[in-house]
Amino acid sequence: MQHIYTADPAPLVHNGRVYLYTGHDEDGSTSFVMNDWRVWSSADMVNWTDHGSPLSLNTFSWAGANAWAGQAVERGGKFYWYVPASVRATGRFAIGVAVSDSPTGPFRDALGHPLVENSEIDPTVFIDDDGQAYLYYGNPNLWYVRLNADMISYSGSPTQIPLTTAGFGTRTGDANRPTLYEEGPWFYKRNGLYYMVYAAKCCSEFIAYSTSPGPTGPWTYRGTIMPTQGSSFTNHVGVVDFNGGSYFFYHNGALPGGGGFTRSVAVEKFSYNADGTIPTMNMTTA
Ligand code: FUB
Repeated sequence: MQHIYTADPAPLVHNGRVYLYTGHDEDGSTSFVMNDWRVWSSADMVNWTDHGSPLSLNTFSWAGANAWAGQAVERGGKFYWYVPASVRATGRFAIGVAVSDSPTGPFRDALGHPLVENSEIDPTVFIDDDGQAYLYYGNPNLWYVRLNADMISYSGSPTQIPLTTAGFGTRTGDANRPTLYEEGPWFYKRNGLYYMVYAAKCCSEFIAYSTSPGPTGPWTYRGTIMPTQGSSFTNHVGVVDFNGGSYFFYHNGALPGGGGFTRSVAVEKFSYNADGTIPTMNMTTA
């Protein structure tokens, strides 16, 4: 994406197109200034259509700031877009859900209040083969809820994934955060294996991943996918298969004027290794 600053890509494949949901860094920002989310789409991964901004903080009467990283999913012909934002009344982060009849919107607040409110961010959503949907999210912890079939409510309480070093690697130098998991989880399943790809180790983030035989663990740390590179201190990924290829969307600070608060979304095409592991890849920075 080359004509505005974008971040936090979340691809969705639907009816022969890739829809890409992103955040939007305001020009010239020197801190996170993010007021709306954007949608883009492509049928060939080369030519992209800009669908503008069908979702913003104004969509949520309860939201005051920080239109951070979300993800959309389709179920039953409706499109559900899960996003974090700060609650105006408290300043604490919460996760809301917007709904639309079209992947490009317009989206409306599905609830009129947050779906999950526990100061955490970065929701990722996945519907398993048995129809059970999961919403994972979190920084500094990693949580999930089992969404109900209506996609706008959940059963039970939010559950915290144990962040073990076997599951999420070893971080040195921070006694409070012994594992590499930082934020920005991307949860999916491929050939029977569950993947959790995430930003590791603030604040020169790299991308790492873990896998599991089941949707809620146990997770095994699998290593680095994308090393720390470029001028953005965050990175955030979304991974999809489309038209026979596998694509790794991420962000960096490579546009003119770019940096940690003026980021740009980019994508690498890649092939899984025969055993399902993900190769290491570099950013395209120019
Ligand atoms: O874009 C704001 C925040 O930066 C996201 O929520 C994080 O994942 C990081 O990319």
